Amino acid sequence: MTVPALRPALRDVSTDQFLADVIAGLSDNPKHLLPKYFYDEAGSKLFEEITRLPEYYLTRTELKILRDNALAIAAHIPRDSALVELGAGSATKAKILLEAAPQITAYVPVDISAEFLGNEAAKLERDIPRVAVYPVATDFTRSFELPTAVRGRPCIGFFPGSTIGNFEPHEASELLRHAARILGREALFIVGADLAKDSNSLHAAYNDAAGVTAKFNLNLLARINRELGADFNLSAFEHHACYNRERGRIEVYLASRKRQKVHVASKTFDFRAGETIHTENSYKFTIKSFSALARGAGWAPVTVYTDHEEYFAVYVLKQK
Ligand code: AVI
Repeated sequence: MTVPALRPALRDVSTDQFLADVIAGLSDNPKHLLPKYFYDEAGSKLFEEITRLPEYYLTRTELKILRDNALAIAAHIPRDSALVELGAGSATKAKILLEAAPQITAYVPVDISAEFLGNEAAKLERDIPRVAVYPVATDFTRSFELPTAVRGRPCIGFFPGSTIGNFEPHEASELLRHAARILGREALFIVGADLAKDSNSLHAAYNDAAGVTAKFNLNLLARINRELGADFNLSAFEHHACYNRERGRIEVYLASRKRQKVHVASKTFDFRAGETIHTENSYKFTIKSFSALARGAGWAPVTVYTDHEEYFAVYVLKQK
């Protein structure tokens, strides 16, 4: 699998790989960096802050959809199921499902950070003692084995947060196929994905008034300075995010405020005034386009739940 892993914190990525990816991205024309590198400790904290911003409707809307429809979603879930969460965030969203569906008896959070998983698993076992927690510390975009304790049981994949939108369409499709293989033939997959909407709301969500998204974006350069000994001058770059309606995605960039040189390891990179580094895409789907993506990857949409403004959607998919 070649798709990049995304949030949450990717603290364990090797420095050599990080350096190689940064050099390759900055040597390209136009320049780009991989969004998976946003999520060091500082970046993960900034992302948590983003999820609480008034303009960033995604997290609170998805939480409301899950809370409002938890029992309806639970009705699809068979007895003695295991909930397998990809990129297991803070487990807040999973808890809504676990509380609404007592027939789920195991929770498998899959995350790259073992330390993070350990803390979350202990908390969840305290809060919902009837659910056995089997954390898997791995990059979920790569092939991995389900813990033996849940093999053969019905598996419910869970991939909230519209993280699927941070993958290129062919990567998203590959990820859905990959999930189908891991979860098994009888599986369901519950996926949260942001909906296409008016560009003003989208623009505001990625250009918040408090400047947290700008800080989150600039932290990528700060991380390169910290971990790779580079000399990016953060005040010489600025955050840009715009909605590309044709491609159905928010595009996020860092733009150089002036002509300048930046050193990373033994390499020197020249920037023209206004030259950009493309740091992230965040795809927005219509129900039709997401359903087509899912179908193409072997999943049949069973139901879709949205909020009254149709800002966000939670899909229940079943293997075809
Ligand atoms: C993690 N992901 C779904 C976020 C998004 O909305 O695409 C990342 C993000 N980038 C800027 N703000 C939030």
